Amino acid sequence: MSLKEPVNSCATIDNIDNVVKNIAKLNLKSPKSTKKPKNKRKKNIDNKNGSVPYHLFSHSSKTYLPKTPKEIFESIEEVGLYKNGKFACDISPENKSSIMPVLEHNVSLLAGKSITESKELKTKFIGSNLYSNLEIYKAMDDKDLDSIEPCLKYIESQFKSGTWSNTTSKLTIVSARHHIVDIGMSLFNSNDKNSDTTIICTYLSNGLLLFSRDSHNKSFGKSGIHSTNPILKKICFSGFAFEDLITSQDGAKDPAFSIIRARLDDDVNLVLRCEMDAYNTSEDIYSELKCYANLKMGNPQHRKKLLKTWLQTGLCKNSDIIIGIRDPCDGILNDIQQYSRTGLYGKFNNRNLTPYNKDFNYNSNIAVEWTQHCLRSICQLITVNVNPNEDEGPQSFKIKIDIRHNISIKKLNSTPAGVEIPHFI
Ligand SMILES: [Mn+2]
Repeated sequence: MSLKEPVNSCATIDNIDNVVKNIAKLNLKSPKSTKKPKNKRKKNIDNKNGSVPYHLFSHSSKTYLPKTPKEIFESIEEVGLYKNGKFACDISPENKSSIMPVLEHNVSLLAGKSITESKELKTKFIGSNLYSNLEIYKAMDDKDLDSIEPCLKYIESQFKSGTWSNTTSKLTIVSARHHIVDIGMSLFNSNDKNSDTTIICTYLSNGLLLFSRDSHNKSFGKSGIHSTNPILKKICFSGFAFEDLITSQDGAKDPAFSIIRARLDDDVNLVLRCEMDAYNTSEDIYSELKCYANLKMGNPQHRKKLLKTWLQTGLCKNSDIIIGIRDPCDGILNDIQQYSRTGLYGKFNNRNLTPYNKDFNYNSNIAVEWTQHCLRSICQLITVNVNPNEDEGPQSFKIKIDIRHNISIKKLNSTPAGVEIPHFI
């Protein structure tokens, strides 16, 4: 067993308080200081600028594969929809159909169908070329990709109607969903060369904690659709072609978001902006669309992709997964596969697969535990590093999850340009 993967060796961390206690213990320099743990504790974290070392992460075994893995949040609720600058709290099926890209009827019926039945439903799509016409697609620009305006519009509507409740002891993380996915996947990075995950967190005195991208991170903006590699670009844009093929949207094709409010625990809430690929009118659920070359579970990278998709769909309300399988050479769509989240989990976290001896075997439960650990640690580090004497203004921090999975915080002198600060609250 590698040093990076201890199994349940440290005491269970019940809550953030224990994490702090543990950090404090580590920093204690003399036995004397245990006499006044409260004051010293705070001081010690401040002195060190604060970090949560990896060994404080307690997790289940990587070979533990229950029928259904853990949920990320205690509760999750869809609170609105957003498209083109407009927020709507109406989440009725009718409104979803008018705002979201809608799944083609035949594809919306795939769940639970036999091989013969589903073959018939897929016929009209199979054989389409996903590599033709790629020049019509454009990636979302960086600003839109990261914008928390949809979340802020929701909070503003709550605030104006007097229903926004946020006690001072609680933090509410406000973020685009992809940051939470990146944080959760930061544990499974043994094959990445540039594997520091960084994020800018801006604290507001009303308890909102705004997450935004760190434009100084070296890996920023180079992956996927922003890649300069033409083959990689082709592969990424074929995902858009697949979306176009099996969905239709009223009016202009613009990104549409589901806004969710989730509760991690007593101390941490979240308001997340989740971009939705498709709404399934037959099932009244969302579908996350992916387009891959033929998936082989013997390939660890493929398991990792599915873990990421599984994690991503756990951060929004009721979503299944539809995967377009394309020929990597000519971009021909060969198959369309539908999975529930549990069904997908069973594909890559399966006892019949040879365990992968790195990256925690891409274990879903550990991914959930890690995501929770990171979010709690981040909030705790923010709480102890915020200067309560600073007047109402925003305070920004850089959080780093390093290659060894330690989480550290650094206070920034000013809030980076581009961080959207709400003015209504
Ligand atoms: Mn997608």
